[in-house]
Amino acid sequence: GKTINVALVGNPNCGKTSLFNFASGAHEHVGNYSGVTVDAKEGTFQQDGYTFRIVDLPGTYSLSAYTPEELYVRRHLSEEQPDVVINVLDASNLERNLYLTCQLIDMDVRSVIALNMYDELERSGNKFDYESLSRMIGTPIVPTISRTGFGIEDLFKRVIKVYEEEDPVIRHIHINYGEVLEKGITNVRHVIKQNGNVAKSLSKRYLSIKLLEGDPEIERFIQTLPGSETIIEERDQNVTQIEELLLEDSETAFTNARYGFISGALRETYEQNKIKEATST
Ligand code: GDP
Ligand code: K
Ligand code: MG
Repeated sequence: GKTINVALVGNPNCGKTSLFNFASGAHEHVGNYSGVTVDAKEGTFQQDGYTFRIVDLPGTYSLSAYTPEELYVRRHLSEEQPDVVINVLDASNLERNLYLTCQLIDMDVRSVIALNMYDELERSGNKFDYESLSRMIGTPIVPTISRTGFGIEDLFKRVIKVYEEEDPVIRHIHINYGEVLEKGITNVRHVIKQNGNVAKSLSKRYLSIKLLEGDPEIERFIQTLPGSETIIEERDQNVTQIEELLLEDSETAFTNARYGFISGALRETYEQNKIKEATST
């Protein structure tokens, strides 16, 4: 049978290790603790004639370059190139969890979302039309409860579909960052294309976004390419332009645009339980 390499990516405490343990039969530590080392656990299991090699990556809120965890996850994604990423979300904290999802979309990785803590969502009485969000972002979403194993078999069935390129929902999308940022992305991307000679596997849109955000690691990577001076110059000009037009620094503008995208998406798909809201104040 075939082997599918899967990486678990999500915020701290969203249930990655519980999912990992349930799927692989491992007994890794679950719950709140601050690990001293940043590392990843690996496990293997079989389902539906496939072998899954899964990696439980450190929890992160973002894929910028500010913490060892963020860098570790990012390097794993670009260097190991897992076949499919399982993006684990805490369904009771969608707005914050979807920030990382936006960055996975930027990186253009093939992913399936585990809508974990689904029990807490049901208990809350809040309504979430996750299938609609799924179509919107072109990514399958499967409800799971890692603690009990609910949904995990279905989750890996979707991973197989995505791996085999048979999933009906999968669609390549972009976060629309708005006119000003999109223009900057287009300009930098164009210059990377002309000068960079970047590996095909690396999304040029992703590199452009990261450069415009001032990401030091991506800048160091670009500096290894022929034509890097022209690329960095184009970046600098576009950052200046963005900051003049939006009156905020470029990195903040990207962060705000992501949260804008998320709140727009949730406005269309998520409804707070009004009764509970009214009585809890
Ligand atoms: P990680 O930090 O992402 O690896 O998350 P863990 O697997 O360590 O889980 C964090 C906490 O959430 C633990 O107390 C788990 O028992 C709990 N947990 C994990 N999955 C679920 C779930 O689907 N529902 C509920 N209610 N709790 C969960
Ligand atoms: K919890
Ligand atoms: Mg964990």
